[in-house]
Amino acid sequence: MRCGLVAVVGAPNAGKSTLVNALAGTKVTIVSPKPQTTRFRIRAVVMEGRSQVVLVDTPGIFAPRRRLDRAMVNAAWTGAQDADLTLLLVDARAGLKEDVRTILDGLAKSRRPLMLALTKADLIPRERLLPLAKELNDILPFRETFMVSALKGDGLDRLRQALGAAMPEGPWLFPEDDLSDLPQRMLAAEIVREQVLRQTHEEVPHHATVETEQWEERKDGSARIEVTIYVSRASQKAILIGDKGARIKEIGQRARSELEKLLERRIHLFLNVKERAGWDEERGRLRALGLDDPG
Ligand SMILES: Nc1nc2c(ncn2[C@@H]2O[C@H](COP(=O)(O)OP(=O)(O)OP(=O)(O)O)[C@@H](O)[C@H]2O)c(=O)[nH]1
Ligand SMILES: [Mg+2]
Repeated sequence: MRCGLVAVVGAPNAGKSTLVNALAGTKVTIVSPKPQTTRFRIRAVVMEGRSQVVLVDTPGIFAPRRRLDRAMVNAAWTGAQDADLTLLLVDARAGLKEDVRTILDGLAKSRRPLMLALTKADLIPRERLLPLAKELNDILPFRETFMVSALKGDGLDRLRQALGAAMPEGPWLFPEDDLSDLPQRMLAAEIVREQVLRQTHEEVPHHATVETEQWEERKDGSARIEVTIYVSRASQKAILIGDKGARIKEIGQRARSELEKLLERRIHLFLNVKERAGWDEERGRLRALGLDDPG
């Protein structure tokens, strides 16, 4: 038996969460076209033969400003420190940008084995992948390099097998049929936040946080869930609610149907929108996300 933690790290939008979901074969972590979608570590359990690979999805690493941002970036580096292996993801189309260089600098200090995956390989011609892989390996020698498209499923089997083989010998950390360590209340909040990210633009996504306030089990097997979306300003609240409540209604409908699929049960979802200036500097809000206070 083998088992270990693999920290999946990279710049915002590199495709970390998409890859984690693809390897897990199910949706454990939310994805959006906006950077800084993931805010805290989420573990996904992947079985590869007798090997249990615990993938740790982490927030993208960027130059943080707000307390929230600092806590997110801390969570990513802590994930890398606690793991048996670090898998760096680099968006193949974006290439070796400044943000990737900063991460390479940080990883150079790490004593853990490092692997590299170029992501979104479907977006660029093959002949551009090899030079990029070489350029990155010249800066930091990776134990292995992969080229994957999580969207198309290319290169995933090889990556999963290599991760399985690289895990240390030891007992499994999770029951075999576990998918993730995300509590259902957090999952509900994340699925709502995913819709906020997908259905609003500009400053709203970065200024919204979502918390599950109530979870009531109903006798008929359904659940009644009350969720609050906090935003920083009245203008953001207005955008979120939309014309005659159209936006918030759409967010609620999509999130509910997604949750019903994931939880395989009927869900009654109620959304509140509250203005709360400075929530992204509040320790309590970070704690609600399971983030440590960066000080
Ligand atoms: N074409 C293509 N797009 C991809 C692929 N993987 C991810 N994407 C897209 O890239 C965007 C970002 O994906 P995420 O998985 O949320 O990226 P992330 O690295 O987790 O981002 P953060 O959580 O914000 O750090 C989404 O729009 C994805 O659909 C891929 O293999 N091919
Ligand atoms: Mg992510």
